[in-house]
Amino acid sequence: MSQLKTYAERAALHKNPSAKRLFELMERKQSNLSASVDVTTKAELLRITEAIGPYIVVLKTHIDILSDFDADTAVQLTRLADKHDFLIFEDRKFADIGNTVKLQYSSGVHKIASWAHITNAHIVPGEGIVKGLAEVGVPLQRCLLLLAEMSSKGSLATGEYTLEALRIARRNKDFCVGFIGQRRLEGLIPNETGEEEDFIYMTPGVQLGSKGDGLGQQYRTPREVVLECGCDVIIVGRGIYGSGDLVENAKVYQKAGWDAYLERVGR
Ligand code: 6AU
Repeated sequence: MSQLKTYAERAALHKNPSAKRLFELMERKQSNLSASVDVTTKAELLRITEAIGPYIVVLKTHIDILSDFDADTAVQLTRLADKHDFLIFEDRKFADIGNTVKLQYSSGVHKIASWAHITNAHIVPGEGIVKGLAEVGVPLQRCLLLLAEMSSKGSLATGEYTLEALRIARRNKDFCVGFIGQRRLEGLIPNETGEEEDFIYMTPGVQLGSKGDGLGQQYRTPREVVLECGCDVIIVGRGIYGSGDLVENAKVYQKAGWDAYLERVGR
């Protein structure tokens, strides 16, 4: 059961360079925190990232909400990722046919594949979306997460849809290294290959002291997500940048996520 293994042990199970790096990074920084910095200017994004960089393993962006994105934004994010040792996850939620997502991933003003180590996709269009993204991402050593479940109330990503995400990921393991989801899925369908498998679960909808945001978002605590549901990386947005002291908030979530992980693996 990979959820009982340490992040360091799991690094060895991954061939994808970005996935392997993520596990190594978690162990090195003693953090399983991804910060979602959903702000609308470049200056704000860089200011917050500089402040919380030491405490996170993944910076999650929504690059299309920046009103002043330019090529230098990506240069600066990459500089901060090198300085503070974290990966960049562009939360693009691709959702079109393979040929279109290939262009959206590689081109346009954002050129996502050129700077984001991780991105994600819905499986609504079927497996072609993974094939299209892989044509761009694999040569660049990037990785993909599939949206198997969502944190929002009334999400339609349930049941058979969620299981199909697992099947697609199993068939595309070189690129598709895990899921956006609310719990571990491997046990839901037997793994017929008999080979040891390991997926990364990155989980949004995490906040201490709030249950929701009035627009459908639903929150759980780091402990519920990591210890009770076996997820690996907590994604925290407004819990960090929403109010109070950024650095203090980041430290609180880093500790809460890490303590839950230590308890899970019995260390
Ligand atoms: O902590 P919050 O609620 O301020 O922000 C949560 C972040 C947002 C969402 O776009 C994203 O997580 N998200 C996702 C992702 C990461 O794909 C999926 C989901 O089911 N729920 C969710 O909130 O940037």
